[in-house]
Amino acid sequence: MSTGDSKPSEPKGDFGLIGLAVMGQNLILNAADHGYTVVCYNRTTSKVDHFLANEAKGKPIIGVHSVQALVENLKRPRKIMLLVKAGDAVDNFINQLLPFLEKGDIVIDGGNSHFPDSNRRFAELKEKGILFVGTGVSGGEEGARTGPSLMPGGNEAAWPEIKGIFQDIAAKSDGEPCCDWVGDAGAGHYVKMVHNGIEYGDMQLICEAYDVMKRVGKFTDKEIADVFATWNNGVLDSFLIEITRDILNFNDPTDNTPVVEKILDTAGQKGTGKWTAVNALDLGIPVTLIGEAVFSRCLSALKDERVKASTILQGPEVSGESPVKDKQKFVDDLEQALYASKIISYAQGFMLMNQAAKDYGWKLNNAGIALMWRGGCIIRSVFLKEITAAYRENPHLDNLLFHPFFKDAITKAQSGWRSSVAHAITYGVPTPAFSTALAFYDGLRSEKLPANLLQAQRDYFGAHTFQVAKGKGTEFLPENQWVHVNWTGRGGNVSATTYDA
Ligand code: 2AM
Repeated sequence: MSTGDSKPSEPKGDFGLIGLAVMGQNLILNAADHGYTVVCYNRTTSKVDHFLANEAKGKPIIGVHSVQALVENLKRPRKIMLLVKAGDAVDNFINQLLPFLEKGDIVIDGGNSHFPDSNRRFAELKEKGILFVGTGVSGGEEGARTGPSLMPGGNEAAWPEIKGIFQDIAAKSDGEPCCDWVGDAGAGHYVKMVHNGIEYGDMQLICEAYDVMKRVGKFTDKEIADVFATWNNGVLDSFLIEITRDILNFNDPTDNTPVVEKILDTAGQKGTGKWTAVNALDLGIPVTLIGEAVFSRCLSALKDERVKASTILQGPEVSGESPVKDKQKFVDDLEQALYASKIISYAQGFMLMNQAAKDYGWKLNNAGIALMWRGGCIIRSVFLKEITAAYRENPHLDNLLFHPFFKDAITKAQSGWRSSVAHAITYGVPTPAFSTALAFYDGLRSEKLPANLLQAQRDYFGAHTFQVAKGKGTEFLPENQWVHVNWTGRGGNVSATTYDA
């Protein structure tokens, strides 16, 4: 470590990083371990000094007290990552850096930025000849230190320059780096947003399984932990199942009872799940499971109202012994419900990303995205290996559910899935994510939905017109036209007006 505030004759820095919160510090240490010389800066410069004197000691890390010194210490093209609070801080730093940067230099935003901001920054910097990269970074503090999942997108000309360091510091899955080029403009932050949405869904599904085991099965926390431990050896093997097992086994030392049962049941959220759900509504893609996961957190937050409602509103309740006769079947069914719902959630996530690619003009790399999520990040799981394989086999797969592996998996899981949802409904335990996944599945496989009646209603009250189904045309209702029917017969005979399609 050294300070680099006076201009060096020959810059030594391979990589610059601004923002010395824990994520930033850990990413720097990770890069230094891989032999890169990192130059670091932070708004509160005392943090630079503290970092240099402690964690960074003896490592190839240069600390500076100005953005100018940061730039001067970097080899060209300069690669500077911002790991600061999303929003104005990112724009402020970009503006501070600009006077010192030269064409071809690379500015990377590794924060939790909303993708429209990254689209804007990409375009603004492109005009100035600066290459912008917006990258998702997932895996928390530990991931940053030992290998995060990295999802970079933006100006593709930057990729050959940053690929080495990005893939070196990223997590590895079966020897492959969990980092690849995602796509143009804000695509990296977009994919990170969907990752977080899927994380909301995965967590909600696990919570529903826990709730059903508790309220219908009357299992103890230890018994539930054992179920999760078993599941973690099968198709559900994942980081989130693993930590759930550990959480349920964790007791308060003062009375030796599970800590989890003492935690207030109101969920917080920072907004990335909501962004995904809002974007799904904007693009018209039914990402129902993430939507339910976000709404479930909202419902949990209405604690006072729920407490009141629990004394007023009636429903079935398992008050005494569990009605479950065959515990093994009950648990196996739930495992199938969780697995099938998870397949639906990922299928919905990829449907959304495919639509975004069309609408925003991005080329997204589906197999690469699944691989990036395979290790290092919160949703890492064995299951993502199958998704990577499916998209590698057919990059143009219309829908994940059409791939034989997932089609067969969901066919096999179906009876357990339906019986778990039926159990939950019968005994009054809410399973919004399991249920919406099943409703989506049944909707998707319905050649015919009741939208014919809906179109009639719209035409009845608003003259919105409708199209006649193929092969159903008559003289009154011609095909290939927009038709409005005078449903009430008011003002004369029954009649229909047609408009060219
Ligand atoms: P600080 O140490 O000076 O607060 C995470 O909060 C990181 O973002 C920290 O490095 C923090 O710097 C930085 N940060 C937060 N808000 C900022 C702002 N408005 N301008 C610059 N840096 C900011």
